[in-house]
Order: sequence, then structure tokens, then C-alpha cells
Amino acid sequence: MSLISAKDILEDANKKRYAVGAFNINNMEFLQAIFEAAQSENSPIIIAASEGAIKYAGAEMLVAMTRTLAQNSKLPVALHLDHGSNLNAVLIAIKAGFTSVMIDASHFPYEENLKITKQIVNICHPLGISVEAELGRLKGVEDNISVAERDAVLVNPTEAKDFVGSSGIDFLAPAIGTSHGAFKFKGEPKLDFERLKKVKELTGIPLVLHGASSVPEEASKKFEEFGGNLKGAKGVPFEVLKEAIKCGINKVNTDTDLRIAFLAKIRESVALDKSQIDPRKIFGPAKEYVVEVIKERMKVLGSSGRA
Ligand code: TD4
Ligand code: CA
Ligand code: ZN
Repeated sequence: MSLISAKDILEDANKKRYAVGAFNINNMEFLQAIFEAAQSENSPIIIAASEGAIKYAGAEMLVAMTRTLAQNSKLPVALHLDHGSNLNAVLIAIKAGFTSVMIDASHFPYEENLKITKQIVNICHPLGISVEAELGRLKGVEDNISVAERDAVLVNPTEAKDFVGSSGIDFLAPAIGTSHGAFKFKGEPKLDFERLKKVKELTGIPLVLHGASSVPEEASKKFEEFGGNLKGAKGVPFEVLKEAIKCGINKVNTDTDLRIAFLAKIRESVALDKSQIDPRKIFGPAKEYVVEVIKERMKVLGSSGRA
């Protein structure tokens, strides 16, 4: 199939209350792993590329690889710019052929965020490209912080309603207590589900969970067994993800889990096969290890069997 917009994928997820993984690509092997897992699970997929990924591989290259794999399959596939920081980054992505973008202006004051987001919507929608925006900041919140501090960091549901209505975005990332990377929580992994439910109630559109990696135990153990250090790493447990999906999350962003899995296996292969000089013999098994992590997540998210 040709690449489609993420809106087309997420509308079904919103209606039927499941979530689709947006998996970040760090290199060609990640992309192959996502497709292999999706094929085997019969799942729709959102391929996410950050500005960092575009800088590393080039937007045209990412589009060409993703298009080729999508055209050789029957799966619904969207190619999405993750955390686009300004108009220029968005233009580079859409010029190359991305079918969905995120504009992340959430660190600006509300009015400024809205203004920038509106501008992106006006450019993207006539082209059939879907738009995601963010409200609040991606930051873990401790249990013992004050209500005021919490409100300053996390999404404001009333603001979310106004923002969605005024901007015309297709899906929203509300900050509810997650953060990027392998170290998400000091104590219990807790998200603000009440806030999330309110945002869903007031907006009705597909919602996105950023910083949703789970830091899978087996891969993390392997990573450390072969000389790595992930001390204190903590992700969002599967049970918490499922609860978030019940409260209205339809897109679950995952990068860290794939990174940990890929590098854990590379550490193992390099340690155990000391005379190996063929990179394919090192990257191949690492890719297959990533496939397993993705398949497991597709089952948890409920996107398996939905393609
Ligand atoms: O948006 N993301 C992925 C962030 C990718 C960052 O890429 P660069 O290093 O190129 O900037 C997520 O929300 C995933 O969060 P996770 O929990 O997987 O860290
Ligand atoms: Ca942000
Ligand atoms: Zn993110």
C-alpha cells in the first residue's frame, strides 16, 4: 500500500479503543524490524522519525525505505515526523514525503503554541497530512509535589479542549507524567489518569502517550550482563499502558525499548563471537531481537490483528 496519514490509522483505534505503536527508527534495521513485527502480528504501524533521525539518514532516504517496504506489504503504514521543532523541520519532512507530522511547541506559552500549531495545520491539511501537537511538558512528577507544581507541568484539560477546537489538530499529546528515555520514575510508575480521562472527554480525538517505553526486563538484563549499565532504569509497565489505553490513549510512542533491545543483543554478539568481522552477523540477530520486543508491544496495545 501507499503511505497513508496517521489520522487514517488512529481514527479506527479511537473508535475501537485500542492503540497503535509509533516506533522510532534509528537506522535501517529498526525499520525492517518494525515491518517484520507488523507483518507477523498483522498490525497497522506508525513509523516515527525525529529530527535527529532525519539528520542521521536524510529525509529522502527515510521516505524511500519506508515507501518501499509499505508498497511491498498490505499493511496500513504512516510516516510521521516526531517532535518537529519548527516550520522548517516540518517543511523538510513534508517535501520529502512524510504523511504525518508533530509540531512540538509545548515549551512556549499557550498562545504561542496555538499560533505555531495553527500555521502547521493550515499547511498540512490541504495536503492530506495529519498533525499532532503537545500540551504540557514531558516530565515525571513526584507524588509529593504540590497541586500547583503538578498543574504547571501537566496538561490542563480545559485548555486542551480549547486548543483542539481552535487549532484543528488531528491528535493530541497531553503530558500526564511520562518522560523520554530509560529513567522515567524514581518511585512508583504513576500517571495522571484522571487528567487523561478529562482530556478525552472534552476533546474526543485520538490521544498520544509519549515516553511510553517499558524498559523490558529481559533485554535490560542482557544489556547489563554484557557490560552495559542501566542502573535505576524504569519504564511504563504493560499494566499501566493498558490502563492508559482504557482512558483514551491511541498512539503509544516507543523508541527507548528498541534501542535497549538492539544494543543488548549487539553487546552479547560482540562478546560471544570475538572473531566475527561481518557486521550483518552482528546486526541481523540484533534486528530479530527488536522484532520480538515490538511484537510483544503490539499485543499489549491491541493493534495485533487490526491491519
Ligand atoms: O517521541 N518519542 C521518541 C523520542 C525520540 C528521540 O529521538 P532523538 O534521540 O533522535 O531526538 C517518544 O515519546 C518515545 O519515548 P521513549 O519512552 O521510548 O523514550
Ligand atoms: Ca514538548
Ligand atoms: Zn516523544
